Amino acid sequence: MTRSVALLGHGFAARAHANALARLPMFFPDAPSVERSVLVGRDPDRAAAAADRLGFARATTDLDGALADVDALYVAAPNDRHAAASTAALDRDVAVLCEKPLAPTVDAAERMARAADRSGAVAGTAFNYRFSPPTRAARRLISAGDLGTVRRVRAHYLQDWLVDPDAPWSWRLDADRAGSGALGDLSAHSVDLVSFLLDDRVERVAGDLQTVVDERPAPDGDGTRPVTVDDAATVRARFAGGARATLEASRVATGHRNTHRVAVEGDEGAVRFDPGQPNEMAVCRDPTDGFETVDLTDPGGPYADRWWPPGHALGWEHAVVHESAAFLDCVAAGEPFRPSFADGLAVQRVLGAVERAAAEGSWVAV
Ligand code: SOE
Repeated sequence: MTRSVALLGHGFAARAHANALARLPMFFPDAPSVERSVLVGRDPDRAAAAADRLGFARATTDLDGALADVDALYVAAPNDRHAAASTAALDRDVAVLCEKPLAPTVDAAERMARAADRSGAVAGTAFNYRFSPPTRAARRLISAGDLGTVRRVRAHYLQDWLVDPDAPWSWRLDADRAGSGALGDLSAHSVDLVSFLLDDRVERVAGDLQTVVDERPAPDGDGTRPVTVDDAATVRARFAGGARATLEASRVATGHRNTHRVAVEGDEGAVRFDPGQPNEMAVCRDPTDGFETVDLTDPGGPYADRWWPPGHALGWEHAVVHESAAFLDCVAAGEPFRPSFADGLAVQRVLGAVERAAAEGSWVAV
């Protein structure tokens, strides 16, 4: 049965999802066949051009009308539009894959999770890095006990696109629209990823948020707009199972285009990887020894059989293809998808606790 899909938005994340949907028939022929039915955008001309470029049958500015004709909605619009679009779809039993972070606030994320609970449709949060091969390989090692007792975790996600004080203002810099800055944009990935790797939840956090540029040129060239979110975030987290994590996120990390590093250390071993560099991970199997590199394009590597021969590299976009295949399999089977809206809400609660901790200068329970 062909599943028809609507896509809300046509920016970077929307393009990654459209690419994923186009790849599925070639590389995941066992996934449900999908029609890219309708692209929803605010500007009719830009939506029509994007629909044409991204392979959608039609474009519209009418989300409600689009929802009448589709089985699933991919939400790839700015964060402040996630809740209304997702609940409109779920109230019609239309499945939803919503970009991270789930919402700008915990309250909005709670409304979305309640709508998912009410609905019979599948609801997922698009934490794409869960579907990167090194993430899957690392989780296999950890859940098999190969690292022993996990004691410390380190994750940092560093970008430099806001280093230039003249980089233009955007919705990502507005607390009302984005919720937070590097914290919600990048630390959200780290919180979800580490919780997934450890199969554990964050209990307490301490945090520090920093804004280094307070106003930026308005995109229309008319003066400047205030920056009301963090440019960088540091998080200390304690997991229920005892592990402790140090997380950093920055969009003013000079020299770092998109550096994403995750390290998990146990008493019997350790693993470290970059989920955005999906072809390898480093493993320390003997605590008295160092790391060795594992080539994940070799047979047995997660998803390796889906793509190219050993030694032929995957890119950033392949995790989004894996994510879409898993989501659409769940939609076809009527089974829950992970990360769910409940998982997205759990991350939002951690982010909210970090904001409180940063404001109070103390540890805060999640
Ligand atoms: C911008 O910082 C961004 O596009 C994030 O929003 C994505 O989640 C991340 O994967 C790449 O960087």
